[in-house]
Amino acid sequence: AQESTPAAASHPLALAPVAAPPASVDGFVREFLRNLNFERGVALSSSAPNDRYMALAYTVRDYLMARWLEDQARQRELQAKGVCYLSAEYLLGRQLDNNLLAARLTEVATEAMVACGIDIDELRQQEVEPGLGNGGLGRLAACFIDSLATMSVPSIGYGIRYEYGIFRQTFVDGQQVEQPDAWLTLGSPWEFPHPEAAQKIFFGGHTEKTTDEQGVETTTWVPGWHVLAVPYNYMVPGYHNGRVNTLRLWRAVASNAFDLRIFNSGDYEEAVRAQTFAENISKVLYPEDSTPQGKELRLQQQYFFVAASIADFLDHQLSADFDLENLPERVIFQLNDTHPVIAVPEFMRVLVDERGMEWDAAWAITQKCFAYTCHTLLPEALEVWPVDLLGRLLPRHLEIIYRINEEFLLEVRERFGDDELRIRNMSIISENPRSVRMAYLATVAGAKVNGVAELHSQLLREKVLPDFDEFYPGKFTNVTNGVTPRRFVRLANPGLAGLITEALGAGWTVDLERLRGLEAFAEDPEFRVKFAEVKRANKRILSDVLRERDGFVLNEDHLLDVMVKRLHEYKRQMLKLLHIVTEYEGIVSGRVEASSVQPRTFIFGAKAAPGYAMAKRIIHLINAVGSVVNDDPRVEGRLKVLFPPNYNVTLAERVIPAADLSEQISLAGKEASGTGNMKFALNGALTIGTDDGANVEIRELVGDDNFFLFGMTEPEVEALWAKGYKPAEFYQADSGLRRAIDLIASGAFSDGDRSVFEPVVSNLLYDDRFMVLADYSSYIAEQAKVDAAYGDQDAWTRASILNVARTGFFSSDRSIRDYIDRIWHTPPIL
Ligand code: B1H
Repeated sequence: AQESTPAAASHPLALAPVAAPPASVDGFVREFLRNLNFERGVALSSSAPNDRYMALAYTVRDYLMARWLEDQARQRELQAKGVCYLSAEYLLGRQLDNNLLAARLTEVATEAMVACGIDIDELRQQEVEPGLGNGGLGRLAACFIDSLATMSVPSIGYGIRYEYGIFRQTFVDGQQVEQPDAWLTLGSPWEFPHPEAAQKIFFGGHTEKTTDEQGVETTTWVPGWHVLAVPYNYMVPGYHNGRVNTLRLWRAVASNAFDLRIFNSGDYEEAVRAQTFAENISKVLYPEDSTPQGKELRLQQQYFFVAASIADFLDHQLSADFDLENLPERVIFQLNDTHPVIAVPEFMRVLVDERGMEWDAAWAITQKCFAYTCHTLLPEALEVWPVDLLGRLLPRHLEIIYRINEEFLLEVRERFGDDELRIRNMSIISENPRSVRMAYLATVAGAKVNGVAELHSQLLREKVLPDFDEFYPGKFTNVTNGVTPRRFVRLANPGLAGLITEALGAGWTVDLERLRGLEAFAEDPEFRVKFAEVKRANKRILSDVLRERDGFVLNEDHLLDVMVKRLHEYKRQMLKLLHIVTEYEGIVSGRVEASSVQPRTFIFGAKAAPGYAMAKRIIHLINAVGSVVNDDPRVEGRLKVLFPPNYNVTLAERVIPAADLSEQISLAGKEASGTGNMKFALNGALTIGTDDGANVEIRELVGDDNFFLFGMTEPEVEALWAKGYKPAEFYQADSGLRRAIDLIASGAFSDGDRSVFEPVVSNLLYDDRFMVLADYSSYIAEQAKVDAAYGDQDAWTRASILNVARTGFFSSDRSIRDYIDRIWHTPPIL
């Protein structure tokens, strides 16, 4: 890393702080044209839409720049305690509108584009969203950095600048096909590369022990190879508060020295291979949501970004004379799941090996500087790294982990005696194969450990880490997730936002509990009419989007029933599908009059991990059911199944505000929180859901009358599982279920070929860990209540308004406030 020597300026212009362009339409036009001409090198008359989009983005940046530079300087000057959010994923979504909104530039920019004869909507469409995350976990990180900036909390988000984000999903004959997400092809106007601030990141090699004259033993790591980590900075503007925080994403680049050695040896091909090898590290996001694969490249990614982030923080964020003993008063590293947990031994290595600190002092500091958020309960999602792999890639870190574990287990023995079973259960190292349990390491190292919803945090303490909860009283806490109202209400639902402001005045966007004020309006018939009109208008917008994007026709009179989330068996898209097949079977068998069916359109959005065969079969089945149901004249157009491919943040922003019904139907105890559930409720959809994750809190807040609850509770799930779940008994006991499953098995959705969906059917009947059949009858019964309730439109609208009014709690601003109060203790700066 280079020393940052300040330039000794004498020219008056260099002494004055940088200024934003004039915030007028003329000022904006001038800046826009300057960017188009000088940065893009094109005239307006010969510019392509991408040129104009780029110039518009540069212009927005220019308005934010003064604030950004100020805030970076201020954070360094104040040396106040701040947050380093470490996350392998940031699912940002498009930036243009978000940044215009934050900077209060939406109107000026719109008028400026009109004045230039440009359709700003066309420019919006140019932006490829940075899909640097899989689903909820990555989107949560994006919401959190928005709230941190909006609440003026000193903070940096650290992560990886994947060259390819989450794959683009297409369907071929109804089956998922993955395409690479080449989001950087045309360049991103939002990033600022800083190759001069690159960090060297070392891997492999071995360790050596030396003993000095006093008999003090030191270990040195002699690494085998290294890569450069080049930071790319992104602006994270706060909403209307003049703050601009930083998101710093790292890109892996081969180092010159490394290449040169090989070049000089004359092996050109090997040199090129070495370069590719190094640059592979930030090449692609692993597309598994919930089920990490223990791939070496993934561990390389994890170490790569946390080592770069820690070095960056120590080198560039601390004042030169900073005493490392004071780090706990200066920084908290928040670990977003286990993916960044290798930061713990890295931090110890830096303090002990590089900065010469005593082990005990370093460990005491580490235990105050880290906190860990767990996002799951699924055992297969708890990351473990085989020690041979970890020891090969990071030999020194493995030694450090062993020592942390040794000392930890000594403490456990002191406390609980030689209870070998307990010690084996609590060991950071598991046997057969010997592996490092990253969640345990994070729990031992973290000052606090939190789950992401009340139920999840409770189950985490009671079921996943009970020994640790007993050993560390007060370490476990809950912070219920939240979502940013800027993107998911203001931007996604301007109609609703306008109505809320009309009713309650401005201010609710940063104080979402104010939505409570809408409760009174729920009783006002005129307000209900306006509210229903907004929902209808949102359906029309979605209808246009789906026609344009996928050639779909959306009937705006239908109840819009939406299930959008990653495809996973525990989330139970199959349960939704059994409901659809049941409705369809009722009509085609003649037992139900088509004309008596409540017209519904079912929308699915879901990507399956490319290696997850069952999930891909379920996608195939959804598409197969859709094509049969949609084209069957006996249905009279009353049931439609739409599955737009490539569900992403951009599509979510259109689908969620249009929905009437939100499907949150995971098996109780499996969905840690969910955050889509919050977005739907905030946009006035009613939820049909199980008692799982944050659904529990949503229902408590909106009230039983405004929520469709069904299914087993978590203790009931446990009890049934303990007793022995026999799906065939449910199949035998419910004729509707039998007919639905038989119809799928008969080949009705696969041109008579019974083999295509046989694995799905037999899974449901014989294996299913997620007990779809056990919740079927209560789901169907609750869906009948949904149909009946939708029949009274005015009552539905009232319930919908109450959902909006009572879910202000789910603002990510509240989540961040909870993190500050319970974990970080980082007051906002003035
Ligand atoms: C969540 C993940 C996840 N939990 C492994 N765990 C991954 C695990 O790349 N991997 O290997 C990626 C993601 N994601 C989700 O986090 C939960 O399932 C949701 O319930 C929760 O709302 C969300 C945010 O807390």
